[in-house]
Amino acid sequence: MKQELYKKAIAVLDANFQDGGFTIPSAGLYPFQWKWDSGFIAIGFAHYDVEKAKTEMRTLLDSQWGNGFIPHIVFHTDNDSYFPGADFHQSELHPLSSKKYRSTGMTQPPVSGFVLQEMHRIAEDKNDMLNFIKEEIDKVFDNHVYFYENRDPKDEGLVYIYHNWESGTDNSPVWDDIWDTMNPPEYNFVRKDTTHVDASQRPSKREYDHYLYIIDIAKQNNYDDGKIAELSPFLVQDPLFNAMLIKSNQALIELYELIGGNEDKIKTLLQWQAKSIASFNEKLFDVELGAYVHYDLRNEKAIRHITSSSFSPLFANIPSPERAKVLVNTMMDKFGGDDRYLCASFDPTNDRFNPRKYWRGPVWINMNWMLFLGLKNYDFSNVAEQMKKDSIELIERYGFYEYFDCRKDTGNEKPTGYGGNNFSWSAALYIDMVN
Ligand code: 2M8
Repeated sequence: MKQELYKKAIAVLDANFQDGGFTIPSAGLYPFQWKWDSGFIAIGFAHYDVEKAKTEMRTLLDSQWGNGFIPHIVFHTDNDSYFPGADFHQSELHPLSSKKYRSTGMTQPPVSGFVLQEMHRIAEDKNDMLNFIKEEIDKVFDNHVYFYENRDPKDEGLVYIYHNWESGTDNSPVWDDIWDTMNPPEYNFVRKDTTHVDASQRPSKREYDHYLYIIDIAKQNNYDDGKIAELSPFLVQDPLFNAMLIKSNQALIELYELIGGNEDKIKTLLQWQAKSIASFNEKLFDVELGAYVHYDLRNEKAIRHITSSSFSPLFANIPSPERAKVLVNTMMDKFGGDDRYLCASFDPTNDRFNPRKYWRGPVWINMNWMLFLGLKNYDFSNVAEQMKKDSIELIERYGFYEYFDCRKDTGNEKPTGYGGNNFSWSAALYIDMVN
Protein backbone atom coordinates (compact mmCIF):
# COMPACT_ATOMS: atom_id res chain seq x y z
CA MET A 1 0.00 0.00 0.00
CA LYS A 2 1.26 3.49 -0.79
CA GLN A 3 1.00 5.34 2.54
CA GLU A 4 0.84 8.78 0.95
CA LEU A 5 -2.03 7.83 -1.34
CA TYR A 6 -3.89 6.15 1.50
CA LYS A 7 -3.64 9.36 3.50
CA LYS A 8 -4.80 11.31 0.47
CA ALA A 9 -7.86 9.03 0.15
CA ILE A 10 -8.76 9.76 3.77
CA ALA A 11 -8.24 13.48 3.16
CA VAL A 12 -10.58 13.36 0.14
CA LEU A 13 -13.36 11.70 2.14
CA ASP A 14 -12.91 13.94 5.18
CA ALA A 15 -12.97 17.08 3.04
CA ASN A 16 -16.15 15.93 1.29
CA PHE A 17 -17.90 15.14 4.58
CA GLN A 18 -20.36 17.94 5.43
CA ASP A 19 -21.72 19.39 8.67
CA GLY A 20 -25.18 18.01 7.96
CA GLY A 21 -23.83 14.46 8.43
CA PHE A 22 -23.41 13.37 4.82
CA THR A 23 -20.68 13.29 2.17
CA ILE A 24 -20.80 14.97 -1.23
CA PRO A 25 -19.51 12.89 -4.18
CA SER A 26 -17.30 15.72 -5.50
CA ALA A 27 -17.02 19.42 -4.63
CA GLY A 28 -18.70 21.76 -7.13
CA LEU A 29 -20.03 19.07 -9.47
CA TYR A 30 -22.19 17.13 -6.97
CA PRO A 31 -22.97 19.23 -3.86
CA PHE A 32 -25.63 17.00 -2.20
CA GLN A 33 -26.04 13.45 -0.89
CA TRP A 34 -26.47 10.71 -3.51
CA LYS A 35 -27.94 7.36 -2.54
CA TRP A 36 -25.50 4.80 -3.91
CA ASP A 37 -22.50 7.09 -3.46
CA SER A 38 -23.33 7.26 0.24
CA GLY A 39 -23.23 3.50 0.53
CA PHE A 40 -19.78 3.17 -1.05
CA ILE A 41 -18.56 6.12 0.99
CA ALA A 42 -19.72 4.49 4.24
CA ILE A 43 -17.63 1.41 3.37
CA GLY A 44 -14.55 3.64 3.10
CA PHE A 45 -15.27 5.45 6.36
CA ALA A 46 -15.82 2.14 8.17
CA HIS A 47 -12.09 1.46 7.83
CA TYR A 48 -10.93 4.49 9.79
CA ASP A 49 -13.88 6.43 11.24
CA VAL A 50 -16.78 4.19 12.23
CA GLU A 51 -18.87 7.07 13.55
CA LYS A 52 -18.78 8.85 10.19
CA ALA A 53 -19.75 5.61 8.43
CA LYS A 54 -22.77 5.25 10.70
CA THR A 55 -23.71 8.93 10.31
CA GLU A 56 -23.58 8.66 6.52
CA MET A 57 -26.02 5.74 6.46
CA ARG A 58 -28.20 7.13 9.23
CA THR A 59 -28.66 10.41 7.34
CA LEU A 60 -29.43 8.64 4.08
CA LEU A 61 -31.98 6.30 5.66
CA ASP A 62 -33.52 9.24 7.50
CA SER A 63 -34.61 10.62 4.12
CA GLN A 64 -36.92 7.63 3.58
CA TRP A 65 -40.49 8.40 2.53
CA GLY A 66 -43.62 7.07 4.20
CA ASN A 67 -43.94 4.34 1.53
CA GLY A 68 -40.41 2.98 2.05
CA PHE A 69 -38.92 4.78 -0.95
CA ILE A 70 -35.39 6.21 -0.59
CA PRO A 71 -34.56 9.04 -3.01
CA HIS A 72 -31.52 9.29 -5.25
CA ILE A 73 -30.49 12.81 -4.19
CA VAL A 74 -31.17 14.37 -0.80
CA PHE A 75 -30.95 18.16 -1.10
CA HIS A 76 -29.59 19.07 2.32
CA THR A 77 -28.73 22.64 1.31
CA ASP A 78 -29.87 25.31 -1.15
CA ASN A 79 -26.64 25.08 -3.15
CA ASP A 80 -27.40 26.21 -6.71
CA SER A 81 -24.27 24.84 -8.39
CA TYR A 82 -26.22 21.76 -9.56
CA PHE A 83 -28.98 21.35 -12.12
CA PRO A 84 -31.68 20.09 -11.82
CA GLY A 85 -32.09 20.96 -8.14
CA ALA A 86 -34.87 20.64 -5.57
CA ASP A 87 -37.14 23.22 -7.25
CA PHE A 88 -37.15 21.24 -10.46
CA HIS A 89 -37.74 17.84 -8.87
CA GLN A 90 -40.45 18.93 -6.37
CA SER A 91 -40.56 15.78 -4.26
CA GLU A 92 -43.31 17.43 -2.20
CA LEU A 93 -45.74 16.47 -4.99
CA HIS A 94 -45.81 12.93 -3.60
CA PRO A 95 -48.13 12.71 -0.59
CA LEU A 96 -45.77 10.41 1.34
CA SER A 97 -42.49 12.21 0.58
CA SER A 98 -40.22 13.19 3.47
CA LYS A 99 -41.36 16.28 5.34
CA LYS A 100 -37.83 16.75 6.63
CA TYR A 101 -35.77 16.74 3.42
CA ARG A 102 -36.40 17.82 -0.13
CA SER A 103 -35.21 15.24 -2.61
CA THR A 104 -35.66 13.87 -6.08
CA GLY A 105 -38.63 11.62 -6.83
CA MET A 106 -36.48 8.87 -8.25
CA THR A 107 -34.14 6.37 -6.65
CA GLN A 108 -30.78 4.65 -7.30
CA PRO A 109 -29.41 1.09 -7.03
CA PRO A 110 -30.37 -0.49 -3.67
CA VAL A 111 -26.93 -0.82 -2.11
CA SER A 112 -27.87 -0.13 1.53
CA GLY A 113 -28.39 -3.79 2.54
CA PHE A 114 -24.99 -5.02 1.44
CA VAL A 115 -23.37 -1.83 2.71
CA LEU A 116 -24.59 -2.55 6.24
CA GLN A 117 -23.13 -6.04 5.94
CA GLU A 118 -19.80 -4.67 4.68
CA MET A 119 -19.72 -2.24 7.61
CA HIS A 120 -20.21 -5.18 9.95
CA ARG A 121 -17.45 -7.14 8.20
CA ILE A 122 -15.02 -4.24 8.52
CA ALA A 123 -15.90 -3.14 12.08
CA GLU A 124 -13.56 -4.18 14.86
CA ASP A 125 -16.27 -3.79 17.48
CA LYS A 126 -18.88 -6.15 16.00
CA ASN A 127 -21.36 -5.72 18.87
CA ASP A 128 -21.38 -1.99 18.53
CA MET A 129 -21.91 -2.24 14.76
CA LEU A 130 -24.66 -4.84 15.17
CA ASN A 131 -26.45 -2.49 17.56
CA PHE A 132 -26.31 0.21 14.91
CA ILE A 133 -27.55 -2.22 12.27
CA LYS A 134 -30.45 -3.25 14.53
CA GLU A 135 -31.59 0.39 14.60
CA GLU A 136 -31.46 0.84 10.84
CA ILE A 137 -32.09 -2.51 9.15
CA ASP A 138 -35.89 -2.36 9.04
CA LYS A 139 -35.69 0.81 6.94
CA VAL A 140 -33.74 -1.12 4.33
CA PHE A 141 -36.22 -3.99 4.49
CA ASP A 142 -39.10 -1.52 4.03
CA ASN A 143 -37.27 -0.09 1.05
CA HIS A 144 -37.21 -3.57 -0.53
CA VAL A 145 -40.92 -4.00 0.23
CA TYR A 146 -41.47 -0.73 -1.64
CA PHE A 147 -39.59 -2.11 -4.67
CA TYR A 148 -41.38 -5.43 -4.82
CA GLU A 149 -44.81 -3.89 -4.22
CA ASN A 150 -44.49 -0.93 -6.59
CA ARG A 151 -41.85 -1.64 -9.20
CA ASP A 152 -42.78 -5.12 -10.36
CA PRO A 153 -46.12 -4.75 -12.20
CA LYS A 154 -46.02 -8.26 -13.70
CA ASP A 155 -44.95 -9.91 -10.46
CA GLU A 156 -41.80 -11.34 -12.01
CA GLY A 157 -39.41 -10.71 -9.13
CA LEU A 158 -37.65 -8.12 -11.32
CA VAL A 159 -38.08 -4.44 -10.53
CA TYR A 160 -38.05 -1.61 -13.05
CA ILE A 161 -36.36 1.76 -13.14
CA TYR A 162 -38.29 4.62 -14.73
CA HIS A 163 -35.37 6.97 -15.37
CA ASN A 164 -31.82 6.52 -16.61
CA TRP A 165 -30.61 8.39 -13.50
CA GLU A 166 -32.08 5.58 -11.41
CA SER A 167 -29.63 3.16 -13.04
CA GLY A 168 -26.58 5.15 -11.91
CA THR A 169 -25.16 4.61 -15.41
CA ASP A 170 -26.66 7.84 -16.70
CA ASN A 171 -25.78 8.15 -20.39
CA SER A 172 -24.98 4.53 -21.18
CA PRO A 173 -25.36 3.76 -24.91
CA VAL A 174 -27.93 1.21 -23.75
CA TRP A 175 -30.47 4.03 -23.50
CA ASP A 176 -29.88 5.37 -27.04
CA ASP A 177 -32.56 3.12 -28.54
CA ILE A 178 -35.07 4.32 -25.96
CA TRP A 179 -34.28 7.96 -26.76
CA ASP A 180 -35.11 7.10 -30.39
CA THR A 181 -38.66 6.21 -29.32
CA MET A 182 -39.16 9.62 -27.67
CA ASN A 183 -39.35 13.18 -28.95
CA PRO A 184 -39.13 15.51 -25.96
CA PRO A 185 -39.45 19.31 -26.26
CA GLU A 186 -36.30 21.43 -26.40
CA TYR A 187 -35.99 22.64 -22.81
CA ASN A 188 -34.45 25.97 -21.89
CA PHE A 189 -32.17 25.52 -18.91
CA VAL A 190 -28.72 26.35 -17.68
CA ARG A 191 -26.45 23.35 -17.31
CA LYS A 192 -24.14 23.49 -14.29
CA ASP A 193 -22.20 20.26 -14.78
CA THR A 194 -20.38 21.59 -17.85
CA THR A 195 -19.08 24.55 -15.83
CA HIS A 196 -17.21 22.02 -13.66
CA VAL A 197 -16.25 19.36 -16.23
CA ASP A 198 -15.38 19.52 -19.94
CA ALA A 199 -18.60 19.11 -21.95
CA SER A 200 -17.00 16.36 -24.07
CA GLN A 201 -16.93 14.16 -20.94
CA ARG A 202 -20.61 14.72 -20.08
CA PRO A 203 -24.03 13.88 -21.62
CA SER A 204 -25.29 16.10 -24.48
CA LYS A 205 -27.95 18.83 -24.20
CA ARG A 206 -30.36 16.66 -26.20
CA GLU A 207 -29.84 13.80 -23.77
CA TYR A 208 -30.70 16.16 -20.90
CA ASP A 209 -33.97 17.07 -22.71
CA HIS A 210 -34.93 13.40 -22.49
CA TYR A 211 -33.93 13.22 -18.82
CA LEU A 212 -36.06 16.27 -17.93
CA TYR A 213 -39.03 15.11 -19.98
CA ILE A 214 -39.32 11.82 -18.09
CA ILE A 215 -39.28 13.75 -14.80
CA ASP A 216 -41.99 16.09 -16.10
CA ILE A 217 -44.26 13.13 -16.82
CA ALA A 218 -43.65 11.73 -13.33
CA LYS A 219 -44.33 15.14 -11.79
CA GLN A 220 -47.57 15.59 -13.74
CA ASN A 221 -48.62 12.41 -11.96
CA ASN A 222 -47.32 13.43 -8.52
CA TYR A 223 -44.70 10.67 -8.66
CA ASP A 224 -47.44 8.05 -8.40
CA ASP A 225 -45.85 4.65 -9.05
CA GLY A 226 -48.90 3.14 -10.74
CA LYS A 227 -49.15 6.08 -13.14
CA ILE A 228 -45.42 6.00 -13.84
CA ALA A 229 -45.63 2.29 -14.68
CA GLU A 230 -48.45 3.10 -17.06
CA LEU A 231 -47.09 6.25 -18.68
CA SER A 232 -43.33 6.61 -18.41
CA PRO A 233 -41.65 6.29 -21.84
CA PHE A 234 -38.66 4.85 -19.98
CA LEU A 235 -39.33 1.60 -18.10
CA VAL A 236 -36.42 -0.81 -17.86
CA GLN A 237 -35.40 -3.93 -15.96
CA ASP A 238 -31.74 -3.16 -15.34
CA PRO A 239 -29.36 -6.06 -14.50
CA LEU A 240 -27.20 -3.85 -12.25
CA PHE A 241 -30.14 -2.47 -10.27
CA ASN A 242 -31.70 -5.92 -9.84
CA ALA A 243 -28.37 -7.52 -8.95
CA MET A 244 -27.89 -4.91 -6.21
CA LEU A 245 -31.37 -5.68 -4.89
CA ILE A 246 -30.63 -9.40 -4.81
CA LYS A 247 -27.23 -8.86 -3.18
CA SER A 248 -28.88 -6.65 -0.55
CA ASN A 249 -31.70 -9.18 0.01
CA GLN A 250 -29.05 -11.79 0.81
CA ALA A 251 -27.24 -9.40 3.14
CA LEU A 252 -30.49 -8.66 4.99
CA ILE A 253 -31.15 -12.39 5.42
CA GLU A 254 -27.70 -12.93 6.93
CA LEU A 255 -27.89 -9.83 9.13
CA TYR A 256 -31.37 -10.72 10.44
CA GLU A 257 -30.05 -14.21 11.23
CA LEU A 258 -27.23 -12.66 13.24
CA ILE A 259 -29.64 -10.38 15.07
CA GLY A 260 -32.04 -13.27 15.81
CA GLY A 261 -35.84 -13.35 15.58
CA ASN A 262 -37.38 -11.68 12.51
CA GLU A 263 -38.49 -15.04 11.06
CA ASP A 264 -41.27 -13.47 9.00
CA LYS A 265 -38.93 -11.03 7.34
CA ILE A 266 -36.38 -13.75 6.60
CA LYS A 267 -39.13 -15.88 5.07
CA THR A 268 -40.26 -13.00 2.84
CA LEU A 269 -36.68 -12.27 1.80
CA LEU A 270 -36.08 -15.93 0.92
CA GLN A 271 -39.22 -15.96 -1.23
CA TRP A 272 -38.12 -12.82 -3.06
CA GLN A 273 -34.67 -14.28 -3.59
CA ALA A 274 -35.86 -17.52 -5.14
CA LYS A 275 -38.19 -15.76 -7.54
CA SER A 276 -35.86 -12.89 -8.43
CA ILE A 277 -32.84 -15.07 -9.13
CA ALA A 278 -34.86 -17.48 -11.28
CA SER A 279 -36.41 -14.66 -13.35
CA PHE A 280 -33.11 -12.86 -13.64
CA ASN A 281 -31.44 -15.90 -15.15
CA GLU A 282 -34.40 -16.70 -17.31
CA LYS A 283 -35.17 -13.27 -18.69
CA LEU A 284 -31.99 -11.20 -18.61
CA PHE A 285 -29.37 -13.66 -19.87
CA ASP A 286 -28.61 -13.41 -23.58
CA VAL A 287 -27.17 -16.77 -24.65
CA GLU A 288 -25.87 -15.47 -27.97
CA LEU A 289 -24.02 -12.56 -26.39
CA GLY A 290 -22.87 -14.63 -23.41
CA ALA A 291 -23.91 -11.85 -21.02
CA TYR A 292 -26.81 -10.41 -19.05
CA VAL A 293 -28.59 -7.52 -20.76
CA HIS A 294 -31.17 -4.83 -19.97
CA TYR A 295 -34.85 -5.38 -20.78
CA ASP A 296 -36.99 -2.55 -22.13
CA LEU A 297 -40.32 -3.16 -20.41
CA ARG A 298 -42.08 -0.26 -22.15
CA ASN A 299 -41.27 -1.52 -25.65
CA GLU A 300 -41.12 -5.19 -24.61
CA LYS A 301 -37.70 -6.06 -25.95
CA ALA A 302 -34.24 -6.92 -24.76
CA ILE A 303 -31.58 -4.21 -25.23
CA ARG A 304 -28.83 -6.36 -26.66
CA HIS A 305 -25.63 -4.54 -25.64
CA ILE A 306 -22.88 -5.55 -23.23
CA THR A 307 -21.95 -3.14 -20.41
CA SER A 308 -20.09 -3.51 -17.13
CA SER A 309 -23.58 -3.92 -15.61
CA SER A 310 -23.83 -7.16 -17.63
CA PHE A 311 -21.21 -8.71 -15.33
CA SER A 312 -22.55 -7.33 -12.03
CA PRO A 313 -24.66 -10.48 -11.33
CA LEU A 314 -21.34 -12.13 -10.35
CA PHE A 315 -21.34 -9.87 -7.28
CA ALA A 316 -24.79 -11.12 -6.27
CA ASN A 317 -24.13 -14.82 -6.83
CA ILE A 318 -26.77 -15.00 -9.57
CA PRO A 319 -25.17 -17.12 -12.35
CA SER A 320 -24.42 -20.83 -12.01
CA PRO A 321 -20.66 -21.63 -12.03
CA GLU A 322 -20.97 -22.66 -15.71
CA ARG A 323 -22.70 -19.44 -16.66
CA ALA A 324 -20.19 -17.43 -14.64
CA LYS A 325 -17.47 -18.97 -16.82
CA VAL A 326 -19.29 -17.83 -19.96
CA LEU A 327 -19.61 -14.32 -18.51
CA VAL A 328 -15.93 -14.09 -17.66
CA ASN A 329 -14.98 -15.34 -21.13
CA THR A 330 -17.15 -12.61 -22.66
CA MET A 331 -15.57 -10.02 -20.38
CA MET A 332 -12.00 -11.02 -21.19
CA ASP A 333 -12.74 -11.43 -24.88
CA LYS A 334 -14.36 -8.02 -25.42
CA PHE A 335 -13.22 -5.86 -22.47
CA GLY A 336 -9.81 -7.44 -21.72
CA GLY A 337 -6.41 -7.31 -23.45
CA ASP A 338 -2.89 -6.11 -22.67
CA ASP A 339 -3.59 -2.61 -23.96
CA ARG A 340 -6.57 -2.03 -21.65
CA TYR A 341 -7.47 -1.65 -18.03
CA LEU A 342 -10.46 -3.60 -16.74
CA CYS A 343 -13.31 -2.87 -16.87
CA ALA A 344 -14.73 -0.50 -19.48
CA SER A 345 -18.31 0.55 -18.73
CA PHE A 346 -19.37 -0.23 -22.29
CA ASP A 347 -18.36 -2.82 -24.87
CA PRO A 348 -15.12 -1.50 -26.46
CA THR A 349 -15.84 -3.47 -29.65
CA ASN A 350 -19.13 -1.59 -30.21
CA ASP A 351 -19.41 1.57 -32.38
CA ARG A 352 -21.07 3.45 -29.53
CA PHE A 353 -18.04 3.02 -27.26
CA ASN A 354 -16.35 6.27 -26.24
CA PRO A 355 -13.36 5.91 -23.85
CA ARG A 356 -13.66 9.48 -22.51
CA LYS A 357 -17.38 10.01 -22.13
CA TYR A 358 -18.83 9.21 -18.73
CA TRP A 359 -20.82 5.95 -18.80
CA ARG A 360 -20.17 5.31 -22.52
CA GLY A 361 -16.83 3.57 -21.98
CA PRO A 362 -14.64 4.78 -19.10
CA VAL A 363 -13.70 2.61 -16.12
CA TRP A 364 -15.61 3.30 -12.88
CA ILE A 365 -14.12 2.27 -9.54
CA ASN A 366 -17.43 1.30 -7.94
CA MET A 367 -18.16 -1.14 -10.77
CA ASN A 368 -14.64 -2.57 -10.58
CA TRP A 369 -14.98 -3.01 -6.83
CA MET A 370 -18.18 -5.04 -7.26
CA LEU A 371 -16.71 -7.09 -10.10
CA PHE A 372 -13.56 -7.77 -8.10
CA LEU A 373 -15.58 -9.19 -5.21
CA GLY A 374 -17.84 -11.16 -7.54
CA LEU A 375 -14.92 -12.70 -9.44
CA LYS A 376 -13.22 -13.59 -6.17
CA ASN A 377 -16.36 -15.23 -4.89
CA TYR A 378 -16.52 -17.49 -7.99
CA ASP A 379 -12.81 -18.30 -7.65
CA PHE A 380 -11.67 -16.48 -10.77
CA SER A 381 -8.64 -15.45 -8.74
CA ASN A 382 -6.47 -14.18 -11.61
CA VAL A 383 -9.11 -12.00 -13.21
CA ALA A 384 -10.17 -10.78 -9.76
CA GLU A 385 -6.59 -9.78 -8.97
CA GLN A 386 -6.29 -8.00 -12.31
CA MET A 387 -9.52 -6.07 -11.64
CA LYS A 388 -8.15 -4.93 -8.31
CA LYS A 389 -4.66 -4.20 -9.62
CA ASP A 390 -6.01 -2.17 -12.55
CA SER A 391 -8.26 -0.12 -10.26
CA ILE A 392 -5.41 0.69 -7.91
CA GLU A 393 -3.03 1.46 -10.77
CA LEU A 394 -5.47 3.90 -12.39
CA ILE A 395 -5.82 5.79 -9.12
CA GLU A 396 -2.07 5.75 -8.43
CA ARG A 397 -1.32 7.00 -11.91
CA TYR A 398 -4.02 9.64 -12.36
CA GLY A 399 -5.63 10.42 -8.97
CA PHE A 400 -9.05 10.00 -7.37
CA TYR A 401 -11.03 10.77 -10.50
CA GLU A 402 -14.67 10.05 -11.14
CA TYR A 403 -13.88 7.82 -14.17
CA PHE A 404 -10.87 6.73 -16.19
CA ASP A 405 -9.87 5.97 -19.75
CA CYS A 406 -9.57 2.20 -20.13
CA ARG A 407 -6.79 2.51 -22.74
CA LYS A 408 -3.23 2.12 -21.53
CA ASP A 409 -0.82 4.92 -22.40
CA THR A 410 0.96 3.87 -25.59
CA GLY A 411 2.28 7.33 -26.40
CA ASN A 412 -0.19 8.31 -29.13
CA GLU A 413 -3.27 8.98 -27.07
CA LYS A 414 -3.13 10.66 -23.69
CA PRO A 415 -5.51 8.60 -21.57
CA THR A 416 -6.19 9.94 -18.09
CA GLY A 417 -8.86 10.29 -15.40
CA TYR A 418 -11.94 12.35 -16.21
CA GLY A 419 -14.98 14.02 -14.64
CA GLY A 420 -14.85 15.25 -11.05
CA ASN A 421 -11.58 15.01 -9.12
CA ASN A 422 -11.25 14.12 -5.43
CA PHE A 423 -14.21 11.88 -6.05
CA SER A 424 -15.54 10.25 -2.89
CA TRP A 425 -16.34 6.69 -3.94
CA SER A 426 -13.02 6.33 -5.79
CA ALA A 427 -11.28 7.27 -2.52
CA ALA A 428 -13.57 5.13 -0.34
CA LEU A 429 -13.26 1.97 -2.41
CA TYR A 430 -9.51 2.46 -2.84
CA ILE A 431 -9.33 2.38 0.97
CA ASP A 432 -11.34 -0.85 0.99
CA MET A 433 -9.35 -2.51 -1.79
CA VAL A 434 -5.91 -1.84 -0.31
CA ASN A 435 -6.96 -2.93 3.19
C1 2M8 B 1 -23.87 10.83 -11.78
O1 2M8 B 1 -25.24 11.20 -11.89
C2 2M8 B 1 -25.78 12.50 -11.60
C3 2M8 B 1 -27.29 12.36 -11.59
O2 2M8 B 1 -27.67 11.45 -10.61
C4 2M8 B 1 -25.39 13.57 -12.58
O3 2M8 B 1 -24.76 13.30 -13.61
O4 2M8 B 1 -25.72 14.73 -12.31
C5 2M8 B 1 -23.82 9.30 -11.94
O5 2M8 B 1 -22.51 8.85 -12.18
C6 2M8 B 1 -24.41 8.62 -10.71
O6 2M8 B 1 -24.23 7.23 -10.79
C7 2M8 B 1 -23.77 9.15 -9.43
O7 2M8 B 1 -24.42 8.61 -8.31
C8 2M8 B 1 -23.83 10.68 -9.36
C9 2M8 B 1 -23.05 11.26 -8.19
O8 2M8 B 1 -21.75 10.72 -8.15
O9 2M8 B 1 -23.29 11.25 -10.57
